[in-house]
This record gives sequence, structure tokens and C-alpha cells, in this order.
Amino acid sequence: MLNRRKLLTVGGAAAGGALLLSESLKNPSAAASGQAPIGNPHAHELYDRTVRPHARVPQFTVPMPVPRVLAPFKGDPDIDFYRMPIRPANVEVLPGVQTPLLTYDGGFVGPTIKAKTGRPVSITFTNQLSEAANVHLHGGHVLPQHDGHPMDVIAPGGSRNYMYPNTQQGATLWYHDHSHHTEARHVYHGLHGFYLIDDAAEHSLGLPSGQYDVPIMLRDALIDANGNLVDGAEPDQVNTLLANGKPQPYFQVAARKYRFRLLNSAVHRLFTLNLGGVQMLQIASDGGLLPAPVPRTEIQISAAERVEIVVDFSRFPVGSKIVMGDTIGPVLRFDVVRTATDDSRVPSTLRPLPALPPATVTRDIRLSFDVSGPVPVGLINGKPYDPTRADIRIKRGTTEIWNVTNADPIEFDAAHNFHMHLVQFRVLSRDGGPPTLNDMGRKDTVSLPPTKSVKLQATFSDYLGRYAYHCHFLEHSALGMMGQMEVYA
Ligand SMILES: [Cu+2]
Repeated sequence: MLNRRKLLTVGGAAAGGALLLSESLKNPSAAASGQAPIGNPHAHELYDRTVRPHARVPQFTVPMPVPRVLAPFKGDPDIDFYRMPIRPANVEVLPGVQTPLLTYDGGFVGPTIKAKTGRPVSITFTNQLSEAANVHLHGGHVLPQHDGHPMDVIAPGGSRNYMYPNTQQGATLWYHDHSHHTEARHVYHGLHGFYLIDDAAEHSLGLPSGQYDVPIMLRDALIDANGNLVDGAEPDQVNTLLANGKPQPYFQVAARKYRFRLLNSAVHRLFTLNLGGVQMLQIASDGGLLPAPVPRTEIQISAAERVEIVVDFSRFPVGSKIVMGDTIGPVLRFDVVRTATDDSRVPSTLRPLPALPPATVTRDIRLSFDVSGPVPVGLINGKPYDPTRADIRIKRGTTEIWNVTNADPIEFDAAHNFHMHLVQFRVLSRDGGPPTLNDMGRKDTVSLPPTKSVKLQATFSDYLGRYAYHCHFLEHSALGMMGQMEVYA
């Protein structure tokens, strides 16, 4: 059995130096619950890592900011042009403490891009870091050369333009680094931001909008006594929960309805969220609106998933405080501080899902670790990622079913999840039974607990070329748990 306080050293190949990985390869919720996971039977090089965490900030003492919205520097009649530096920045994550981070334009959360369905966006990123980086629009339907392929990076000092056509329906997307081997560290250190697609076809629904439509990025961090982010720690050490980059903040709300766009940008954590029994009316998942709102009292969001909810604070008197909690503690608190008029509504019908065309190809996708060597290697169908190899070839226009399995033995207790670039898919079934409420709607990322499986269906309609699919516990994709599909004509 591995000592949970020991770490595996994963050396060398990763750009930027040694990458530390840990028992965080394992199921974070099991680790957080104090169950000692059973380690692999093979010996690894182990050593103690002693980190003195920063003193905990008292809960609900810091306000939650809303990430600033980036303005285009030029708006053509047909396209919006943006510029964004990728640069180091010192950011006050904990009150009075400067934390060195890697950022999009100085923000931790990066600035929000507000796009519109049917109107392309062009963003030129300039890499002011001392190492290569890139940008992937998670959930975006884009050409391969604009997808942030893991090997398609921006050299230090270089610039790169990404074109996003926004031909898809309204949705909460996000942009983040995807540079091969360094994606986990880069995202953990701050290379993430919201990309919201506003869809005029949805305006007539009357959902809460404007200041009452709030993106909330949830993640975790371990910050040491000097204010530095610590990589590769145990999951139960990475336990400072951040909402929009602040520790367990409060957010002042009016006694009315709000739309919250929740994103889990952690590189490993699964959030299990509740409002202490208060109803969260789920209206959307990864790829946009659900057919109808679904009342929830608990919602799981694995790394990279999005869930949109409407919460009605009008049932609470001014002065009420409603805590959003996770299994390890509070995430943030909503403080009802004023009344407000509210002409928003949540119709009983939102937006129908597209019909599922018949599938003509079925594939099996198995995620696992190879622990036979000195360091764990992430595998899909027995192979680590090779950017020169097309693991799957898909004829354009085909609809496929993928049976995706967490194939690690139960004793590894290793949770995964699964993300496909290019497409939004649908979850047909989970473990042979019906999908769960966490699988609803148009999805691009799904949770894969130990030994579990999902059946997905996707249609590859137009773009040709090579795209990635991978575990979105980015510590795992950085170890090779990634494959490549090639859509051909
Ligand atoms: Cu994984």
C-alpha cells in the first residue's frame, strides 16, 4: 500500500522540468474522505514532500469577483477582434498575499470573452511567458488549426491567432492551455478563462440576464506559507477551494432569480455541490440549454464540465445567507442584501436537443494507467499519446457510438473523466443503465469513476483533421492519457 504522504516523481520529459505527481492519480473523493486507497503493487521511487500550507483564510471574508469582460479592440461588421497576452502576474488570491501565477492578461480567472452565435471571434494571443503555451477553446466547434492541438504551441515571444466561428448554439465554454505535458501545470497555475456564447435564439426565453447572469469558476489550490502555488500535492492537501479565484468567498445577491454558470476548472477535483437543500434549477450543461429545467439539490461536476443553474433568492428575506457546499466544505456563500424587481422567468420548455441520427460505427475506448515502469504512464486502448499517430479515423458525416471505460483495476481507485474535442456528444447510458442527471444534455466531458463506463454518441459533421480526446484530469493527460482522432472526407 502506498503511503498517501509519499509522492511519485515523474521526471524529465515534461517541458519546464520535473513534474510531480502523487496519489492524486487516485480517486480524489476517496482520498478526501480519508479512505486509504490501495496502491499499485509495483515499487515507485518515493519521497516525502513537506509543504507548509498558508494559514487558512476565514470562510466568507473575501468578496467573490466576477471576471472582467474583455472588449474587442476592433469590431468589424462581421467579426470581433481581440488581443490577449499570456503573461506571468502576481495576483492577490489570499488577502494581502501575492501569488505568482501564469495568466491570460493578468487575470486569475482570465478575462471573459462574450461571443455571439453566428458571429466569429478572432483572438491574437501573445506568449510573454518563458516557456511554450497555447490555447484550447473547450467545447468549441473549430477548425483543427485553431483548436490548440497539444503540439501546436506558441513559442515564448511569439503570437498566434485563433479563429472561433461560433456556429454553435449558446453555451458556457472556457479557454485554457493545452500544451503537451505542461497543460496540467499551466492550467493549475492560472491559464483559464470563460468564453460565453450568447444566442439570440434564446433571448425570448426570458432567463435571468445582465448582472444576474454570473459565471463562477470553481477549482482548488494548495498555496504555501510564502504564497506560492504548490504542484503535485496530495488531493486532500489541495483543499483551498476557490470561486472565481478567491478562497471560499461571499457573493452579494438581490432577492430575485440568478443564472449561475458553474465551471470546474480544477485539474483533478470532482465537486459535489449543494445549497443546503435549496433547489438549484439546472437549465444547461456543457453544450447549452437542456430541453427543460431540472430541479436538483445536489450536482456533481467533474473537471472541465459546466452546469448552469437558476437559483431564486426571492424566497429568502434580506439578510439571509445561503452556502454552496462541497463534500469537503463550503465553496462560497450567497448573501441576500437587497430586494430587486425581477421580470425574468424559467419557462418549462427551454431548447430541444437535436435528434440522434442512427450510429453506424461502434468503438471501445479504455482509459488506464501502466504502472509497470518507474513512473505511471497514461494509456488509451493500451497506448500512451503519440501526436504523430491517428488512433481513430472517422469518415466525415458519420455518427458513432463510443463505449468509454475506466479500465483501471478497482484497487487503483483511480477516477478519470473523458473529453472529446470538436463535438458535443450525448450520453446514451451509464454502466449499462440510464444516464444520470449529471449526464444530461449536450456534453463534451463526462465523469468516469473507478471501473465505470459510459456509452456516448457523436456525429462528426463537417471539419476535417486531427483532434484530441483525453482524460480531463489534466494530470492524467499530461502523463499520456490522450488519443487522436482524424476526420477524413
Ligand atoms: Cu484520468
